[in-house]
Amino acid sequence: MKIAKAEVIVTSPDRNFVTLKLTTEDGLTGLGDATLNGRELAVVSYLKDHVAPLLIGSDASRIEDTWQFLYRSAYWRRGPVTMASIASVDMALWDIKGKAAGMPVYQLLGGASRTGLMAYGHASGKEMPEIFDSIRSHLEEGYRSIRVQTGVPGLKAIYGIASQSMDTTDADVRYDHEPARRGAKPTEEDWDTRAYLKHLPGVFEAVRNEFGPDLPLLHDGHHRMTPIQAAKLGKSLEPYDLFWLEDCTPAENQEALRLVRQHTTTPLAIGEIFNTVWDFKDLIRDQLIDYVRGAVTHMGGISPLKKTLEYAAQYQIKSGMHGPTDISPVGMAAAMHLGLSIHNFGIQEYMKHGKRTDQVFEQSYTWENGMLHPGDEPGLGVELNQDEAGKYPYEQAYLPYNRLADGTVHDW
Ligand code: EZ4
Ligand code: CO
Repeated sequence: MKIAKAEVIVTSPDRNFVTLKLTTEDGLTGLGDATLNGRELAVVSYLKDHVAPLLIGSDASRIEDTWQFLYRSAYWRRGPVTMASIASVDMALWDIKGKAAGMPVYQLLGGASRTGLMAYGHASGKEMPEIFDSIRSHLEEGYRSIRVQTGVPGLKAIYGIASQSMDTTDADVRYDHEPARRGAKPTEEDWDTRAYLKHLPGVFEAVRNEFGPDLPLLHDGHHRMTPIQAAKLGKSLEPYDLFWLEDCTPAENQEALRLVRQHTTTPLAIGEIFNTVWDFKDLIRDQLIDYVRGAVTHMGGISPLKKTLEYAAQYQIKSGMHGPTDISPVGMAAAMHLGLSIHNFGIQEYMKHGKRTDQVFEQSYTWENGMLHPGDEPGLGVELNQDEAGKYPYEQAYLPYNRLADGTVHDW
C-alpha cells in the first residue's frame, strides 16, 4: 500500500485550514489537519517542500515508522510548525488504515471506552446579562459543560468575548467562536490583570447563583497571570467549584504551576500550545496539572498524543483536548477517535464550525445531548469536498494581541 500522491490543500471557508491529503496507489485517501492558526503557510511550505517528497513511494501502512522517520530524520525536532506537519501525516495514515480495515479509527485504537464524549462550549459576554444569555443559548444547544469568559470593567476588548469580537453581520457564520481576524495586521486589545482578578470571582458567584451548583463551569486565563496572581485567582474561585482553570500562567514557565498548585485546589489544565510529550513530562510526573490540553493537530498526531495521555493516566490526569474552530473538522474527528478509545478521557472542547466549513469538510461525527461521537465510518469519517474548498482561497489572518495601559505588550 504505497503512497502515490501527497497534496496540501489550503482553504478558508470561515477561517484558514491546512489539510494534507494522501492517496495510495490503490486509490485509498487519508486526510490530516495541519492548521496552525495565524501561521498557516509556514506549515504548508514544511509539508510541500520537505515532507511530501519523502512520502511518495513509502508504505502507507507503517504509521509508527513514518512518524519516527519524520521526527528523527529532520534532526531539528519539535516546535509547532514541525509537529503540525507531522501530525497531519499521522492522521492521514490512520485514516487510510481505517479505510483499509473497514473500521473507524477508534476501533483500531482499542475500541470504545465510553458511549460518547462530554464536550464544553464557550459562553461569554461583556456584562452579566449577556453572559447569562450566552450560557442559556449554549444550554439550549445541548451543551452540558460551559466555559465562561467575561468582559472586565474599564477594558474595551478582550480575546474570547464574543460580543466584542463580532466583526461580521454574516448570518451564516456564528462568530461566537473566536475568529482569527482577517487582515494585514493583528487587532490590538487591552489588558489589566488587577481589574480582572477583582472582577472574575463575582462573575462566577453570579453564574452559580443563576444556574445552580451542578453545571460544570470552566475558565481560560489565557496565559495572562503571574504565578502568584494565578494562585490568588485559583483560591478565590474555589467556592464556585470550577471544572478547571486553564492556562492560568504562560505555558513556557512550567515551574509556575508548582507555586499555583501549592495554593489552590481549583483543578488546572494546560497545554494547548504544547507540541510533544516533553512539554508535559514534568507537569505530569509531578502532578502539577489535572488535564492535558494537547491537540492531535499540534502534538504530532494521534500516535504521540495517545502515548502522552497514557503516561498521564498513570497519575490520574485526564484528557481535555483543545477544540476551537482553528482545529479543522479532520483534527476534531481525530480527537474524538482518540478520546473515545482512551481510558482517561476527561472532556472535549467543542466550538461549532461555521456552515461553510461544514460544507467543505463533510463529517460523520455527531453532536447529541451534549455528547460528541466520531461515528462509525471507516477511517476518521471526514471527507474534503475539493470543489467547495476551492471556492475559498487563503486569506491573511492574525490572532489579536494585548497591550497594557502604558503600552507594554502582554500575553493575550
Ligand atoms: O486561543 O485556538 O481554549 N481555547 C483557546 C483558543 C485559542 C485559539 C488560538 O488559535 O484558548 O481559543
Ligand atoms: Co485556551
